[in-house]
Amino acid sequence: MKVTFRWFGRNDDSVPLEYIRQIPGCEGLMGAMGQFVAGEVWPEEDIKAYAEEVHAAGLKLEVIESVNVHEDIKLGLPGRDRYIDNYIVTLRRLAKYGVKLIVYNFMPVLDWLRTDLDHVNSEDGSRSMFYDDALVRDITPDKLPEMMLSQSNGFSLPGWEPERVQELGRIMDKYKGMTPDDLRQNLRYFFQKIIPVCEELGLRMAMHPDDPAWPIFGLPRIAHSQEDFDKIVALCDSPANSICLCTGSLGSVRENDVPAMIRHFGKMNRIGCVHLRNIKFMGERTFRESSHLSADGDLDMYEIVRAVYDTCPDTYMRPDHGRMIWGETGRPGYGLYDRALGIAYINGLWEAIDKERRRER
Ligand SMILES: [Mn+2]
Repeated sequence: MKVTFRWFGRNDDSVPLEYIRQIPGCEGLMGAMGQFVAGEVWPEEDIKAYAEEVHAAGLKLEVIESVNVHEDIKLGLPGRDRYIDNYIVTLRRLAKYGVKLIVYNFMPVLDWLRTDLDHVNSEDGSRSMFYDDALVRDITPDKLPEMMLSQSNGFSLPGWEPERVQELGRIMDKYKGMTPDDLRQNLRYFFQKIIPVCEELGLRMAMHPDDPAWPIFGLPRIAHSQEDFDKIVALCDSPANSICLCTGSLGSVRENDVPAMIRHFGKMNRIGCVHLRNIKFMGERTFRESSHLSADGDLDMYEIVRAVYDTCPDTYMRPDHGRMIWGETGRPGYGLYDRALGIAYINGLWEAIDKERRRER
């Protein structure tokens, strides 16, 4: 397991690279460059500068997240070919600087969603991101940007860039009547164009699941269950078509057996990376993000790490969202302390499993 950490760049992250380097066992980043609009070609000089900065800090940059897919591609509109061509140019540039894995999602319009980014946990005063489906059912989508961005502490929120958010209503209208199968066909088209390029470049694509793991506001969503990902894997038979197995996203419905899903797709060599975090159910379709410790949430981190160890031990891992603790402020979910604690905990599970397994051999 290659331990990594998400970092949004010097001007948009509260955590210095030097601190990330000091987290035990952390060898690289799942980098994010949020300044680009979906469909835009990422300028080579920006990629180069980011990569050089990361390398100078003694960290690897083999994974980049959030190379966002333009809505025209998801909608299957005539404009998609131009945006796919742009996407390919960005992939080539990233590969040139040593990137091996791209994390992306295919969620229509709305990316991840929470109703409270700064929920105070009554038992210890820590702060978590919180989702209450009843609140989402009560509001209209045009209220979402205000709800999310008013709580962002001045940082950008991945997937909630102002350019996207401005056009929310207009884009949502275009999805009216689209079925999950239609959306999958548009994904197949995207794969047909980009996966051969990925194979040539030695790159893998890793799709992030829907978060939360069910459709919202009537939009089609195709990536929130084992059955869904079986279909996605079958759309294009290549290891370059892989999954970013996010435990907190998939785990937001109890029906998803996350360790079993890791074993299923790990054995197929279709897990490109894992996002590890824990969540605690607070009611029906209501949850908060907890610390990584199994006892603090409803996911069994021991079983999850064991599944990774057994079926995809060389995968990339990063702690996903963490709580805000010890008075830290920053981008919701992306402080230093709780995510670093998450890594320390995962490292401990890993060492225990590894030594146990070696003794058994
Ligand atoms: Mn995730």
